Amino acid sequence: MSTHTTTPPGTFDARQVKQDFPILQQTVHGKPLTYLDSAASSQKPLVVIEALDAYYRASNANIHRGVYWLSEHATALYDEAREKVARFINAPDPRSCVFVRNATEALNLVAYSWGRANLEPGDTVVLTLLEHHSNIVPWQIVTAERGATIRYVDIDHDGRLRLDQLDHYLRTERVKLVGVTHVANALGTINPVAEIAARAHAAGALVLVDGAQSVPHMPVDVQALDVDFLAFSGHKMLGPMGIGVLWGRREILEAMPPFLGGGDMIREVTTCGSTWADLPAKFEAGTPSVGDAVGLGAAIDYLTALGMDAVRAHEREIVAYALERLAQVPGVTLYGPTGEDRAGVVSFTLDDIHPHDIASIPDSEGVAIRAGHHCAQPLMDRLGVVATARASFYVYNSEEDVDRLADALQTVRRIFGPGA
Ligand code: C6P
Repeated sequence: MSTHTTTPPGTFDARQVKQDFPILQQTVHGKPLTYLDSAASSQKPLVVIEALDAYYRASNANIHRGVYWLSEHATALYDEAREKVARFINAPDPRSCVFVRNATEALNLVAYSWGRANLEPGDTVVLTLLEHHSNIVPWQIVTAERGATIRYVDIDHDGRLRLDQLDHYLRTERVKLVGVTHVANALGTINPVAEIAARAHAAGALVLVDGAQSVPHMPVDVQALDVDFLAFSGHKMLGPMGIGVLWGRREILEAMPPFLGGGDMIREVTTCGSTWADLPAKFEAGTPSVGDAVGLGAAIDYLTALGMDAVRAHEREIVAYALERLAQVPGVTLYGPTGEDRAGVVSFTLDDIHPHDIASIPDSEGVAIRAGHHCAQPLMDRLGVVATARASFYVYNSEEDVDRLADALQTVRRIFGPGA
């Protein structure tokens, strides 16, 4: 990592941080690359790339199986990565951190394992209109199977959750679980998860938090939030693709049946049936992505060195600057809240120009933004749009990147805008 010596303690210089990311040093269409799609997937610092390289050069073997040195070494690295994850989210017990492929798999694990075992006809699962499809579709499948109902908490004008509706459902229905995204990927709303958990628990419901867009960007402490499950992906937090985490309260995970069956997750198998291994192995069937877990551990080390408070402070600043700069582009409509409860995501439309056209001009200038429904179609319906353009920020983005986007949007308007 570069030394971040010229900035005050607890902060960092994003332009210096960018030097740690080889991919961001290239040009695209002859222009320097400005990457503004970290909500989809983050880029990787050299230390993570090197950790993967070192693992495959010197440490790779299947874990838990060999009695030879290399296998024991790989197992130790895998366990060490799990301990880093646990410390990062302040989980009391690393064994309650289950490695999965990504947030999607973590959310499916809860729906299929906990949902199938616990939902009965007449029960309700409360979700929100801010959810990503991966915290909606598994629940649609499982509630249909179990005869349970889903209710969706609506948003207000600014894209904040209507907690009065949550209270209403908690009061009037048999709510077994509240599933909520910590940060909305399409609007950037930071939801009051601790408050939601307190209300849900008072009504006897469990709380599943989708942390895909929060764990990479702010300090997340599962004990302080007092939630029951937290799901997130490694690739959005500077780690490799192919590794994610489900954290769950130990006693709840212990009571849950396995999600996938196969090698590693059993205690004993006979022709008549099987018994299950202890946590976390019960939920980690088959050969895990050991190298990717090691890479995630390196990403956690990198983020910890920057300081998660500093990461959040940086994004608070850059998103405030982006909201101000983009609002100056005529014809831009910005979505989502504008206060402290706004993460580093800016969704917008520009006149009635299709978001794919909006994104194509910045791309020709080397500026990568996303356009589409962001896997949040119920939210798009609620906003009355089919799609938005979206810029999302991370540790390597600076105000210069925002300026390049704002300039490119002026060009979009000249080419596609009214009177063009
Ligand atoms: N959102 C985005 O561009 P996976 O694909 O499993 O790593 O993450 C799924 C997921 C779950 N929850 C939230 C809140 C998310 O934002 C995502 C992924 C990407 O916004 C891809 S649509």
